[in-house]
Order: sequence, then structure tokens, then C-alpha cells
Amino acid sequence: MARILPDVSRTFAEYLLLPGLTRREHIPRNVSLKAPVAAFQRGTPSRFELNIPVVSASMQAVSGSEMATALARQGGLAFVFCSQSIENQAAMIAKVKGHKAGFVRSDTTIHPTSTLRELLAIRRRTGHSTAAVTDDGTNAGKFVGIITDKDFWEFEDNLDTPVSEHMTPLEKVIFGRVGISLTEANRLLHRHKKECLPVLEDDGRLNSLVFKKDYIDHMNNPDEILDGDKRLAVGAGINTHDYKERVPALVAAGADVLAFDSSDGYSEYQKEAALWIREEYGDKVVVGGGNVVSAEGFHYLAEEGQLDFVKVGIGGGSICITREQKGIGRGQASALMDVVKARDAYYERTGRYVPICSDGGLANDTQIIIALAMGADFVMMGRYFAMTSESPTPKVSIGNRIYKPYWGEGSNRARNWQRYAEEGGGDGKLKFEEGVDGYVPVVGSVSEVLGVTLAKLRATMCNLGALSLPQFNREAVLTLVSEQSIEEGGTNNIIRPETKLGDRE
Ligand code: MZP
Repeated sequence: MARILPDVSRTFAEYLLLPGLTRREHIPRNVSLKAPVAAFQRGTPSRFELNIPVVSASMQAVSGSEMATALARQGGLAFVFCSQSIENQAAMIAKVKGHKAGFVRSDTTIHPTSTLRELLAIRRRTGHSTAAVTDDGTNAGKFVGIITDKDFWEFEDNLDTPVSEHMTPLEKVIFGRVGISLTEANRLLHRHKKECLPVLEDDGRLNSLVFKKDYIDHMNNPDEILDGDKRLAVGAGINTHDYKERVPALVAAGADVLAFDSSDGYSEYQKEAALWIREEYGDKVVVGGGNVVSAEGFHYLAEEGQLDFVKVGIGGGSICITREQKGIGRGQASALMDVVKARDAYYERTGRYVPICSDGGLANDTQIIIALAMGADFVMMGRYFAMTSESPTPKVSIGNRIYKPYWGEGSNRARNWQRYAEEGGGDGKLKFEEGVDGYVPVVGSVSEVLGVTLAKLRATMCNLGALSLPQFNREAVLTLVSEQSIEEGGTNNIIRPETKLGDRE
């Protein structure tokens, strides 16, 4: 006979936190939001930590290189989507890695005989206004000059004249040599009042560029996550089909963390693939997986599959219709609490701590806070980031509001049949969808939305008397709420001016 769990499947919206004792030291400035991503043994540090407990979903409409750069700068991590060719995904990873704290590989490079018109076309493609000029037009060619928008007027100068006529030639350029430290490079920029410093090899070839703008960004983003070579950190989604080719390409491109992107990870495919990665790379690669919604699923992946972290959540995603289509899934709060309990017992028994990621279905800031209080080490979100200016989709105007398209990886649009392999029947043909295609309002930049969310998180942690996320989980006392108490929690019995459409919550 089928087994029926005694407890109802619950969602985050059904819980509230009770405040704990707030002491004088409990102020937002003192709160640490560090979160481990890689599994670790009791008493040893995690091999990879986030500075804020937030990652973006491995989805076409969410995580490209722009999202990855923005999120790493804030202290989080993006998982660049894997529903694309290995080459394209590796190129996106390499682009993020090009942001070496200060030293950037030029992506806007031109030949001296190319015209201003050609330069404008390249600039439009890359979105950058400074171009290095090299003898062969590549970013590893001999450096001959630099051209920025200060060197010509698009609507006054003859756009058919060559770049060489307008550029600042090598003789007049302040540059550095390979080996120069970032501090020295920034000092040169400061002293000579320059915006960009080319760094050249001994034989005069272009190595990299250092921008004043990046120095300012760095000073404004003290939480940014860098690898050992001072390059921004980036994650990548992987699947259980082409991992033997995809993983080596992503690792070579510099991916710091990998995560299996699967709607149901409790499978032999995922365990086998995870063990293959461990055998090939040992502890050098941080790899997580999922998704699971039960203690059994957690043990299978964390213990038998030796994964570094486990994602929890099936069917809760904003674009997900898995529960309707197949009748599988579980309320996100119940799933999370069961897995956290299993993880804590496993840690107690073995001394190995496996971080938990709560993935999908977080409808507002409060639910992010509740998920972390319940013991998620970090949260993964799609919709939240799809709404920002850094998601890879174009803005569209509907009525008098600006939106961006957002679609599930299991939708016809994404055609991510590797994530939902069985549904594809292996023949690449869609039998039924598990995700939908829709629009979300545009809300601002990653740093703007995270600024608000994290301010609320820090404030709640202070209310509970917690200065770190593990302490937040230990101190958390939650209560189930009735429908009436939810109503009581909103504004009630007053008249309010109309709320603006598209407000985030
Ligand atoms: P959300 O933040 O938009 O609510 O949910 C994002 C999560 O939904 C992703 O991280 C992934 O686990 C899941 N997802 C992505 N595509 C689908 C689908 O097409 C899906 N069903 O469920």
C-alpha cells in the first residue's frame, strides 16, 4: 500500500518568525552573511564560500555572463545555463573570468586601418566605448594605440576615415608592463588622470587593460567573490548526459562551481555522473546537485554521490508546472525542513557538513528570510533575477509598464530536454511541457534589488539576536499561521492609495 506522510506539505508563506532577544551588538553592520557552498569536514573551512547567501538559477532567461559578473560583484554566484552548446557556455564562463580584479582581456579591439564606422559596430556589439588598436586587430596583437569616444565625434567626423587617424598612438599612451601590480596600475591611472591603462607584454603585444571604472566598482563592492587569481567567481549548470565533454570544457574555461540542473536528481544517472567528476577532479571541483525533496534523496546524493551541496525543491518554481503535469513535488518549506534535518543528523554522525540550497518558489523577500531561518545555507532564484536589468532578455513594453520575458527550462521555448530527458523520450520531441513562458516586470539592477533584500535579512537577523546565518538557523523559532493571521499581518482596515503595478512583492 502507498505510504502517506503524516504531515501536510507546507510553503514558506505559512510561517512567521518569532523575535529573540536583541542585544546591543545586534546591529546590521555586525551581521555576516557568509555561506558555505562546498561540503567540509568539522573544524575545516569550506573550499568555496559565498559572501551573501544568494545564487541565480541555471536558466536561459536568467544567468548569462552579465548576470554572473553582477552577482559575483555583490558576493553571490550565478549558474550560467547549460541548455546551450558546450562551446557557448564555456565562452560565457570565460567572459566572466576575463574580469580579473582589475586586469581585463580586451573585448573591443580593432585594426588601425578599420574605419570609424566599423569601430562603432564593434562598440555597439560589446557595449564598451574604449577600444585597443592592435596590428592584427586581435586582443593579443601588437599594441599600436587606443581610441575612445573622446577621440572622435560620431555625427561630425567622417566615419569612413581609418581609426589610425583618430586614435592616441602608442608614443602618447601611458601604459604598464606585464607584472605590474594592480596597485601600481591604479596609481598610474590616478597620477596621469587616465581612464584606461593598457598592459603590454615585453614584445609589445597587448596583455590586458586596467580601467579606473573597475577600481571604483571594486571599492564599491567589498563583498565581491574572487578566485585565487583574483578573477570573478562563476558557477555553471551541467547535466547527466554530456558531462564527460561539458565538465572538462567548463573547468578549463574557469568555472568555480558546478551544479547538476535537474528537476528530479534522485537518480542513478546523477550519482554516477557526480562520482565520475570526483574521480576525475578530486576536491578541485566544487559540484552540487539535486533537486530532491526528501531525506532519502539527500542521503543518496550527499553520501553516495559525494556531492558538495544539495538543492531542494520540485515543482515550486514560479514558471513550473511539474506538480500539475506529473503529480510530483512537495511544499517547499516541508521539503527544506526534512532535508535540513537529515543533513544535520548526517553532520552529527560523520562530521561532514553538506550545504543545502533552497531552489525556486521564493515569491518575496520574506520567503527568502524564512528559507534561511529554516536552515537553507543559500537560496537559488530565477524569477527574482529575471526581473533585473542584468538578465539576458530584452525589455518589452506592455501597456504602460516595462517587462522582460521569463520562461522555464522545461518549457517548449527553452527546449531543455536534457533537464527533462525522460519527458523528451530521448528523441528530442516534446511530449508535454513542465514549464511555462511569461513576463516579469523590470525592477532595477541586481545591486539595487539585493540591497533591499539583504537589508531586510540583516534587520530580521538582528531581531532574532543572530549575527551569522548558522546562528540565525539555531535561534529561529517559527510559528504556523492561520489564514486570518496572514490577513492580520498585512495592512488592514485602512484605505491605501493604489499600489503600483509590478511592485516586486
Ligand atoms: P523561481 O525562482 O522562478 O521561482 O524558480 C527557479 C527554479 O525553478 C530554477 O532554479 C529551477 O530549479 C526551476 N525550474 C526551471 N525551469 C523549470 C521548468 O520549466 C523549473 N519547470 O521548474
